[in-house]
Formats: sequence, C-alpha cells, structure tokens
Amino acid sequence: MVLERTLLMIKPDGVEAKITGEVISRVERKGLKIVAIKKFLFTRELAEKFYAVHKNKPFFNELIEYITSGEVVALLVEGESAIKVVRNLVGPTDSTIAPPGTIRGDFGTSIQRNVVHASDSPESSQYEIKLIFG
Ligand code: FUP
Repeated sequence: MVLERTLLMIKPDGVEAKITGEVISRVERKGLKIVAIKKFLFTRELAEKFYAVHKNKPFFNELIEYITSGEVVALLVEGESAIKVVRNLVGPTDSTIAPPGTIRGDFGTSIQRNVVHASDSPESSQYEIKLIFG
C-alpha cells in the first residue's frame, strides 16, 4: 500500500475542449480521490518554474507560449500508487500514438497539444503540488 498524491492538470486545449468533467470522471471512476481543484492562468514566471526541467529543450519557448495561452484546471489527486495510475490514465506524451481509451489518445491532437499534464515521479509531484497548491 503506497498512498500517493499527484498533480493532474487540464491544459488550455483541454479546458477549451470542455473535457474537464470527463477527466475528473475518469479519475473518480478509477477509485482515486480529488483532494483540491484550482482553475487559473499561468504567468510566464510560474510556467518557467513549472517546466524548469525542460529549460534547455528546443520546444521550451513554444511550451511556455502554449501553457500560458489560456486557463488550466489543476487537480490534486490522491490514492494508491496515484502517480503511476494517473500516468496510465493519461497515456504517452505524443497524442498521435497514445492508445484509444487514454485521455491523450481520446482527446489530444499532437505531442504539444496533449490536453493534460501528470506528474511523472514522487519528486516531480512534490515539486509541482507545492508550486501550484502551496
Ligand atoms: P509528459 O511527462 O508526458 O507530459 O511529457 P514531457 O515531460 O516529456 O514533456 C512535457 C511537455 O512538453 C509535453 F506535455 C509536451 C511538450 N513536448 C513538446 O512540445 N515536444 C516534445 O518533443 C516533447 C514534449
């Protein structure tokens, strides 16, 4: 039994596509608990902190432009092995190869416009939850 907390975030294209309810529903149907919800617009400064691990990647600037382009909905999710379980619900980064049945496979349109973010490790979940929920 490993009770974990993770950050699942509906990105601007997901909010625009009105899949927030669908994402929450999938999390709840999986038996996980929504501990907190926050809708907000990323400032450039917060976005650069959030994606600090990608600072030197060629797609960094585009990623910052995209994540600050509209409101996001962040979900603080808790449950047994929540980090891995949520990553499995979300699917691989590239929406074009994410399998049907995963959130990105069902709703994402590209590698960048992949509708959701999910923490990928205990370290990143701790960092991201602190940054977004304080
Ligand atoms: P993930 O953990 O699945 O969200 O993916 P990464 O942490 O590797 O990447 C973070 C975000 O950068 C992705 F959600 C989309 C974006 N990205 C690109 O735009 N191009 C790439 O080649 C890789 C990632």
